[in-house]
Amino acid sequence: MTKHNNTTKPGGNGESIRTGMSEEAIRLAFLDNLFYVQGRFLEVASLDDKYKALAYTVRDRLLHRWVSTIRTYQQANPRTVCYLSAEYLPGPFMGLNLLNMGIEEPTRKALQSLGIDLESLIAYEQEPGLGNGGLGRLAACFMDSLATLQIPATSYGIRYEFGIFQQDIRNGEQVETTDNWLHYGNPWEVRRPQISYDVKIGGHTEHYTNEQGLHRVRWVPHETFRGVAIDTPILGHDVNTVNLMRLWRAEAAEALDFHAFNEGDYYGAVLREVRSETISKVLYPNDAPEIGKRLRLLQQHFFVTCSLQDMMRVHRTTGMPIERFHEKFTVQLNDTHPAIAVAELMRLLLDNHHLDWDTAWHVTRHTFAYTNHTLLPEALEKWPIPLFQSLLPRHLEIIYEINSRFLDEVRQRYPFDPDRAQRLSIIDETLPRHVRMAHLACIGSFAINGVAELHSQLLKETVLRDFYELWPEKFQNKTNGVTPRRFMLLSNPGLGSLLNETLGHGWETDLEQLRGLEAHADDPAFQERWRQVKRQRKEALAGEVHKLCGIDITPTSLYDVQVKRIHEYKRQHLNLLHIITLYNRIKRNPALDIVPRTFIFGGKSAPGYAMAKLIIRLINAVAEMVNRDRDVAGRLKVVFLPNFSVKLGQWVYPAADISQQISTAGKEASGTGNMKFSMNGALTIGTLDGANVEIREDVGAENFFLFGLDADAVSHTLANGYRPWDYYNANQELKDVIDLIASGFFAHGDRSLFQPLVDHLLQHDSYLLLADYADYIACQDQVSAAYRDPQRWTRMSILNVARIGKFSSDRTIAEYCRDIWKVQPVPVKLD
Ligand code: GLS
Repeated sequence: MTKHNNTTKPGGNGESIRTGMSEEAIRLAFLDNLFYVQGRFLEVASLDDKYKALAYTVRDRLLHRWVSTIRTYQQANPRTVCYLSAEYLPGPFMGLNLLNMGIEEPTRKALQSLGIDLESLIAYEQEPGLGNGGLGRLAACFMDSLATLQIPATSYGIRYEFGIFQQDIRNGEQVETTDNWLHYGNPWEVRRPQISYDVKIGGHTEHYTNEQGLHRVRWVPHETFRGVAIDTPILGHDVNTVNLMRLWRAEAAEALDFHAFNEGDYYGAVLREVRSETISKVLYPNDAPEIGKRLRLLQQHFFVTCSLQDMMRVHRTTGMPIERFHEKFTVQLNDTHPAIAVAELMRLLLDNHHLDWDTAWHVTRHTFAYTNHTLLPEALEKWPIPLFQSLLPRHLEIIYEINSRFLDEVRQRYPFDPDRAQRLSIIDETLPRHVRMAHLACIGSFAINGVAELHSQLLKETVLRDFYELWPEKFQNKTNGVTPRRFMLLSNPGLGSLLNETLGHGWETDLEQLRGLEAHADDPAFQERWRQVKRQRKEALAGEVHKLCGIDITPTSLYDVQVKRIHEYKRQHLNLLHIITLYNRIKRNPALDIVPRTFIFGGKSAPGYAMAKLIIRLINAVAEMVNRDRDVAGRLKVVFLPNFSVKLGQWVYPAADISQQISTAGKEASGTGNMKFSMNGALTIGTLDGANVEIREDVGAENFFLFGLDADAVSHTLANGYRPWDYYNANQELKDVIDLIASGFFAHGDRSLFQPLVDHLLQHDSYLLLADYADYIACQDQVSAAYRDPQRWTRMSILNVARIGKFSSDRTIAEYCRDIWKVQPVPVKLD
């Protein structure tokens, strides 16, 4: 696709239509792109044509900044952060790029003059769903902050052809369909066919002695693929820095297998190509044990080796010796998904660069840092040895060697404690033997961090305790944060304007400035404007809910929201127990004076997670009964928003009154939705879990609805023979709720449908819903009471925003830069 080269506005002020920022330059650029890229003119252009013409207009301006950034980095040769993550959830790009570049207004006007509504183009964009949830979204917030803080950084990952599945709700059930996000093309990406690397798999290794008498290893793979770079520019806010998200797409090593082709096996040759591409075909949903293990390990190796080879290519251009690789690059492992990088870097240094073991190990251990994102045992990755051996024979050899040297050290340190070596070993020796990726990550990294204070503490006390005792100096905490650009400015423009007017500009990149709001918390006029902003977002969400679900909700009701992945530990079903409790109260006394509430749920369940899917069914079943019940008379509404995404989140967070963060204490590593809600003035009802603890500390206990057992009490309760029955028998409201579910009331009389859920609650209740029920209900009653007092509520809401500054991802990234990566900003001037 060639674009014509007329880059100067004809007869204008010399502003290039490729780079100009004025309304006129943007208007001309848009028409130019519509004509020369899309081959359309205004009268016949589809929405897709117009969207793309605008995207290319914005992209041209991004590329301008990108080139300046590359030039700057080439000259300065700065230390660079490489973020390795199997998942990214960046959300739609258009709105954010316009905002970060500061050309929203001229663009809106330019389009208006052509009779086009900017919002409709922004709404049209399909987002890349290249992640499961919080972990992938955190990576995207980090990219935003890295660019905004002007830190040289590249984010590496996989360009899945199909991202996280699309969720439909049919007859109350989750139905998965494929996410064909690339179907209409992706205007934000730039393919780099010349940047590609070999990816070997399978086969065997050969050990030999070279002419100089040195020991060498050759890996003779069974197959070789290629990974090709596909780049997306990531612009910072109000700066010229454009960093790179470089995602790898798998291809056959040669477009067609010529050998097979020459033999006349044309179809065999094509099939080989197709098979190679399957590596980057689809993102695996998490919480689904066992499925696609082989392909997932392949994906991890695939993107890790391409990324490390890419860093080595860049490193060569600096002229620095390979022994100083770790001075040029600092590589963050986003969970254990890229942990194979420890063995892969060793392999590249030993087998390709012929470093001796100790030097290679020194470089490796000074390159990587590891972030742990979960304490859940099922999420700690382990690979069966035979699988590992068959795919990555050379890596397994290297891992054995790393392990044997490491265990020697351990035995020396703890000569009378043989169990400890077993516990610390990379290899889990209980049959069938496994490779523990978290152990490989800990041993190969110079820093290890959790994602909230409580989580980092629990890591040291539980899953990584032996490592902590061995290397306490490696352990850190980096409490998560989220970007205020997307989650405040872009999704809540009314709030943005009010903040600008009250505090002036600057808070968007220095969120602590929100403290200035405290002075206005009791000002009745300010309070009134605050409520108007919220009211306007609630109306907007009501419109979306109507469009998506056909349900009418009332903006004057309390919006009580829980959006996140569906998981037992997140306890969406505890929320349901409350809804049914309120329902029963109304049924017992239809004249009851009750605060009208709209309960909004959203989130996907892993396709193979039966209990989570049953929870979705129950939410929809309760919605069906409650929403149409005449006694309820609209005072309770329940909505399940299908296919929750970043885009949908941008409607939801600003509209919420109450944010539900009700996980069993000790289970949610951090949570980030909790921060997005609070930034938009929602009040939290939550347990002392993850980052809730710190949010509560900062916003003030009196502005946070706390309930439930803390992490210590949870472990004690479980250790001392927890008996959910006792709670059931002791609490009449609870008993009524459970009995109603069990009776088949929400399943048209079918008592079996929700039986597994009821049985689990009564017999095991591993997530302690029944233990927390009474306190939760009492706390929800306090929420209602507070909502009846608008002055008090608004004050609490304002103070939440005023004191949420710490939870900007800018703060998190600044801490990573200072404490782990040791990198400095490198400002970029526009060429
Ligand atoms: C997660 C945790 O479950 C979240 O609590 C956390 O906020 C997020 C980012 O650190 O990481 N871990 C995970 O595997 N998925 C997540 O969302």
